[in-house]
Amino acid sequence: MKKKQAPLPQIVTTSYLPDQLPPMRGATALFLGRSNAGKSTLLNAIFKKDLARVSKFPGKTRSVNFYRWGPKLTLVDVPGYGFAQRSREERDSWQILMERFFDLLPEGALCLLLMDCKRDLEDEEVGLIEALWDRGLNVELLLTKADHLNQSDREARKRALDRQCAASKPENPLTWRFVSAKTGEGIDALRRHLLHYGKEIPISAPNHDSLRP
Ligand SMILES: Nc1nc2c(ncn2[C@@H]2O[C@H](COP(=O)(O)OP(=O)(O)OP(=O)(O)O)[C@@H](O)[C@H]2O)c(=O)[nH]1
Ligand SMILES: [Mg+2]
Repeated sequence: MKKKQAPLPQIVTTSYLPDQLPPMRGATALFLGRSNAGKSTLLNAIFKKDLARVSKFPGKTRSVNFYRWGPKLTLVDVPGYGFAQRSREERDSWQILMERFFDLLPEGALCLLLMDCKRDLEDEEVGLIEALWDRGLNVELLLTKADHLNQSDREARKRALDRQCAASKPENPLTWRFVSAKTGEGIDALRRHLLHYGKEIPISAPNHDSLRP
């Protein structure tokens, strides 16, 4: 039997300014996190295609980039925060762009917060997670660059992350998973998770009306 092909991804909109942000509807998954966490690289690994620009220097992605993936699902590459070399003005414009972006997010949007697997959840991440929860959004953690961990580091990180995630919301602990765009660890499972999420959103919630290229 012929294997069902994953839909072809396509970039549909790039927004540098709040006024350029499109209205969003339907299944929308965001890739958020500190600069250099590996958001654009992970998107490319999921898509099996180099659509998003990547750099070894933080601050590569400066616009909010919308990718359509099949008829119902949109994935969004969000510019990273915490990039120390940015000027005050650039940080302020990032903040304004992000606030507008979060205001426009549709109900049920899935926020994937990426963090280098060697980092702990810091105040910045905790503040962001709480702000997203306050908006009723779902948050999941992705621990990137898992290829950097040896077996014993990995066990130590697992224990630390389980502890931190359980403490962040005892009644509904944050979920997390290791991923590596380099070795492919966790990528197939994440791809399936996203495609499944895309199918869960009711057909009655139209998507992409306003995301025409
Ligand atoms: N070893 C390893 N390196 C990775 C992995 N994912 C990303 N990188 C590297 O991390 C660096 C930053 O990756 P990006 O994908 O540009 O990070 P980003 O989060 O999009 O960064 P901004 O656009 O600045 O927000 C690049 O040098 C990537 O090659 C991974 O899984 N393993
Ligand atoms: Mg990027």
